[in-house]
Amino acid sequence: MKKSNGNARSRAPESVAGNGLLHRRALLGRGIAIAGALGTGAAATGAAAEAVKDEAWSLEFGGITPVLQTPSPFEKPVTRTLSNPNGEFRNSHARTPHHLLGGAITPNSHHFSINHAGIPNIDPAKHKLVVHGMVRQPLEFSLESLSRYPLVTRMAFVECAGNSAPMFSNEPVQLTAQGLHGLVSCSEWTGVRLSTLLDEAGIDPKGKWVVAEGADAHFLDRSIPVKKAYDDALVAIYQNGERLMPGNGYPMRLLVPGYQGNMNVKFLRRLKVVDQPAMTFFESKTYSQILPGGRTWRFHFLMEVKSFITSPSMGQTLKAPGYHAISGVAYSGTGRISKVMVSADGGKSWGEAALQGPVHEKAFTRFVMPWKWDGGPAVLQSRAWDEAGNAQPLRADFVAERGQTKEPITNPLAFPNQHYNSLTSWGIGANGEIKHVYA
Ligand SMILES: Nc1nc2c(c(=O)[nH]1)N[C@H]1C(S)=C(S)[C@@H](COP(=O)(O)O)O[C@H]1N2
Ligand SMILES: [Mo]
Repeated sequence: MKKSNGNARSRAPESVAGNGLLHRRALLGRGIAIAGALGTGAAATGAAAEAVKDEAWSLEFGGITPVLQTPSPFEKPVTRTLSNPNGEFRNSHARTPHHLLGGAITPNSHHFSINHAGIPNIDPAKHKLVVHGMVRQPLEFSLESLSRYPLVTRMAFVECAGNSAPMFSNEPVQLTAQGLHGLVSCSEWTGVRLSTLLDEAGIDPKGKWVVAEGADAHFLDRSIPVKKAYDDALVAIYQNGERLMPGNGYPMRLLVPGYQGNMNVKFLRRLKVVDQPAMTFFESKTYSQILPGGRTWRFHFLMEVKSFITSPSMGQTLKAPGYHAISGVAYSGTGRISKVMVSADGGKSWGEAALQGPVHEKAFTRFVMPWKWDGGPAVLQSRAWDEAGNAQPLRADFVAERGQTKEPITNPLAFPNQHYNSLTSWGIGANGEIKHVYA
């Protein structure tokens, strides 16, 4: 941070890249230079001169405070979108409304959810977790006995490998950030380290994989490398401070930070130590990236560095030229986000965004970029880097390596492929309307 911040107010915020991007320094310091220097379109001076009016809600005693809070009725449109809104008995997806949220934590009611066999109604008093296989002594846990272990807390995103699948279309599908990227969310998780449980069970050195199995009707199971189990995996029992939501694995789930969403087995009932991967349905038939030429990697566990702009984004309209904050989320399954660059001219020039700390590893980091929109066309993009030096790939490079469809995707719920982590571009029209474009 530079000493000269105090002077920022007296100077116009400096330009850092084409089409109106301003230096992130303008966001630092006290009242930010922007409000005064650019005007936010809020007519701050005129409004402040008027006396504050007493609205109806100020003139009577308010509502009774409920035992459980729900959002304001004015926030009704802020909901997840469902892939089976009529409740058909098949796999269901509920997508996070990224374009309507802020910060780095996804509220529990808005965390995305994928359930291949519905949401089981599990009685925690009857649920058991068993650790067995190549161990010295098999163990059995209830939610109550697990809760007596030393608990740890960390931030972590969970992302379905099929998130952003519409981006494999050869032409941009007109969807919001929710429709495109709604299958990733970020929470603070609390639970027991998997290593603690494996150590207590006494794992055989020849045991190289842990097969995790859920208690829902199809017993979803995935093989986790023992190395990952010891690195940072948890059996999570709290989500953002409260017990897990039913749709996120109540009463306990596996958390493998930075790895494919599907490996985060919910309703966890079994951990079996084995010497080879089980080659289950979800690790052999699906959740792998099919490469041009038809080959696939045997496993593709890591969710790679990625970012997308949530505001301004499709579904919103820019009301007036002038100052706007470009903001979005960045994350990497490898570690911390180190840098996010933003472009307002479709990638011709880039400026570095401010990161809102603290920056946690394998978690959302919100970035912000001050921007002065001149009212003309613009193409907004973000590009993230992680601490290991991995860069979010440019679309041309990504498509050359991982492919795209030959025909435009018409079904926005289709999953033509997995693991899209390239850029997202929002095209701003002169009328302030926002479309999904490729640039
Ligand atoms: N038991 C069980 N675990 C599961 C699933 C499931 O249907 N059943 N869905 C998986 C998939 S495909 C993903 S992407 C993540 C999603 O986690 P979330 O629903 O908590 O967001 O959970 C995984 N774990
Ligand atoms: Mo998934």
